[in-house]
Amino acid sequence: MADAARPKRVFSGIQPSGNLTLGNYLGALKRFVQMQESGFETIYCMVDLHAITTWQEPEDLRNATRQAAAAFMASGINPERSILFNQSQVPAHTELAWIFNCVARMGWLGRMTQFKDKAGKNRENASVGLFAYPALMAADILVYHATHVPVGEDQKQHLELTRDVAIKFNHDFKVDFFPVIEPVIKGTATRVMSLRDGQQKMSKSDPSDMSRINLTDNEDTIRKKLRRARTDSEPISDSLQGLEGRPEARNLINIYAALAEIQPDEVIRQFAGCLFSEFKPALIDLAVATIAPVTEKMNGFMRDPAEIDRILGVGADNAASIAEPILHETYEIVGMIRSRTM
Ligand code: AQP
Repeated sequence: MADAARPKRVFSGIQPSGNLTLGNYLGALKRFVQMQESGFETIYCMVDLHAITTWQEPEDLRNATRQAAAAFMASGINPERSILFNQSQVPAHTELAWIFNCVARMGWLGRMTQFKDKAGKNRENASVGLFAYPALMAADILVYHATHVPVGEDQKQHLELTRDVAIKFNHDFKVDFFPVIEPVIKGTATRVMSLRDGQQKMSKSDPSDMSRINLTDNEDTIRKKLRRARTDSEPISDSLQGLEGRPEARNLINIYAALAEIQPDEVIRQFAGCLFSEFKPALIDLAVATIAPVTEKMNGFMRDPAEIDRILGVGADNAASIAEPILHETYEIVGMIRSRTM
């Protein structure tokens, strides 16, 4: 099917590898809600199989998966309107990932910067799953024939690989089966940076809890973390160009803009000439006013874990009903015999 004729379908996921951060909220969750509200067919997933590419304590993983589901719903994802589930309940993801392991090339995966960053110097000791992660991510998306994938900037390279996998599969098997997806990397918060180092992405697995705002942080903790967020002693400049070479300053301006849903140059217009000691109280109030209601709703959902599990189960059934026919057609294309009667 020509890509223009395909119905628009959105897929995205989040790893339950720890507490979700302000980066996940501004860079991913808020955008997921916007796409749900725009009337797209939306499929959202807690990618628990991706999470175990690095070590997770089993009980922590279960809890983080429910927390992430609670964060989706607290942010505005309505499981009646979006499909919401955890990846491991739909085996079609891993089945298609195996086929994509045989389509993707070692050289492609070897160039992935996220693998290099996460494996660090000790590559020999990284899991095979961490290396193969992008092939599973391609399967997550393409097993739904998703066309649009909202993500933060850090996932751009993986989405390019997803496009390459679809193009190579279609070419090798002389079909027009998998869509060549559109990455949706938009807005002021595509890369929220660490509060301790403006050159590093805010990340849930950063060893320093002070580097991030967690969606589970209470008001006092949010205040403390933002008060201590690294800045410099210069006043806020009167243009964005004036913030060049000041990554921590730029990060706080961007966070304010994303929270207030305005452009960074509008923030500059409001605060030009102010010291960060004057700007931070406004930022703190805005962050608390935005995050506290989300945290409160998350806590409400977390009081009933059985209900979260039920929602994820229903979501997984709905997801599987889309994924399985696409997987089975893929097997046919590849040349596998499909003759079981049960
Ligand atoms: N700092 C960020 N700014 C903007 N977007 C971000 N995302 C993550 N961090 C930021 C986006 O959130 C979605 C889910 O990401 P993920 O949790 O699956 O994996 P990640 O990108 O590897 O995030 P973390 O927090 O760094 O996780 P760990 O520490 O476990 O590796 C994606 O759309 C991502 O772009």
